Amino acid sequence: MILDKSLIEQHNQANQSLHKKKFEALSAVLSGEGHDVKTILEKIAAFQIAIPSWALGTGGTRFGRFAGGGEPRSLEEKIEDVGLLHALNQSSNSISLHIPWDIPKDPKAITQLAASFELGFDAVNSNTFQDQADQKESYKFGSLSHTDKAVRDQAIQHNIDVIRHGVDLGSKALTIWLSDGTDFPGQQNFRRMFERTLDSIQQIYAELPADWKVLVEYKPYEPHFYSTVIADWGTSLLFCNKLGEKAVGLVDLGHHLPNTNIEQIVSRFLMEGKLGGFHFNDSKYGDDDLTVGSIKPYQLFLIFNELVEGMSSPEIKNPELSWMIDASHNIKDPLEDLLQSVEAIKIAYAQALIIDRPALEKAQAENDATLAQEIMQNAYRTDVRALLAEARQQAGAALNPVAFYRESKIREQLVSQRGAKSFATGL
Ligand code: LRH
Ligand code: MN
Repeated sequence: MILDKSLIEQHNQANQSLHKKKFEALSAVLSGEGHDVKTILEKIAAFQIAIPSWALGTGGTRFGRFAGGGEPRSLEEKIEDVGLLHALNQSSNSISLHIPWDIPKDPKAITQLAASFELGFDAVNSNTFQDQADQKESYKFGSLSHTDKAVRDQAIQHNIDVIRHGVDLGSKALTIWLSDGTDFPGQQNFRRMFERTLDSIQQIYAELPADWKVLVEYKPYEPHFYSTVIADWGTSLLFCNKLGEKAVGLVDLGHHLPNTNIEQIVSRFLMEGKLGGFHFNDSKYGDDDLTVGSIKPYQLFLIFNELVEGMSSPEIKNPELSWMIDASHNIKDPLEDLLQSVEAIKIAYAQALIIDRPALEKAQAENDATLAQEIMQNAYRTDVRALLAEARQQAGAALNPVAFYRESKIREQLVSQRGAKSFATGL
């Protein structure tokens, strides 16, 4: 669906006076606190988040899936939907593909279509957690860690094929999330599983183009419920250090046991120069893949505090990061959910940018925990949404993307074009 840009101008006109009041009031406060609002706006505008190709339809659980209608039926329609998101927020300028859910049959045409929406391709994701219809070897008992070399070789070849697809699209990174693990004590030898997996990923690593990264994603459990080969950040870092400088860790916010201090994990990866990127989402219990910032917005702010502090520190030598969402929409409209997630990520980033860092470092040096919290929460309790809206408006996007999406009845238009039962590949 091609969006008529003049509709966005009309929307912004209609919302101008209230926005102007909010933005001017916030700018006055921030300038009063010594912040350079122009620079902050530039940083906010430059911050782009990749949209997962597998999260443009309705997600589900083993207990059910309730399709919302108007879902993209092909990679081309998925690119159109991401193009729509980017037109509304000028903050989602790339797609992260999952293979084989979204194989680019004609890469040239796909890159041209994406470029027509000002979109590129972030990391490509392999999939050795499902058996495809035409597959010779089963991944029931694992893939890159499997005891049978034939299964490992098949999984290695799949990852190499995924790299090839990525190269055709201009992607610069392969994400490996390995579901391999066990469900019962004694089922496998932990050390042997690790060694087989390392040997397999080393063979994949050898096929990476010079300017590529491999993002090693960890997850404590699901689909296996006793052990997972790459279960935690320490294991991901171990693999990255053994593989080489192209290997970096991928932090999926939902892949941590309850009450894990994720912001400290981010600080550790940054310190080692091994932070590769994020799969942003939110969760209450497990890998719930909920809207970013919908459950634990303060944790997201604390993570961005580590990122802003780390990335502005001369001590830290960390490669460019992949900022990606990984979500599943069981009840919300997928596009509204993604618009809210991008907004929540940029709110956390903007709040981290307005932390009074010299004062915080002084409070930390003097062990003044009370003052440190005052400084942190002054930033966190600052409503920065007018900054994001202004950055969007200056970039030609909508002041309020979700409101625009609804008042323009975009889902209704998609349903009339694609039908109420159209089905999107993915989770
Ligand atoms: C695993 C995961 C991984 C993807 C999948 C869609 O839970 O986070 O990043 O491959 O979701
Ligand atoms: Mn993920």
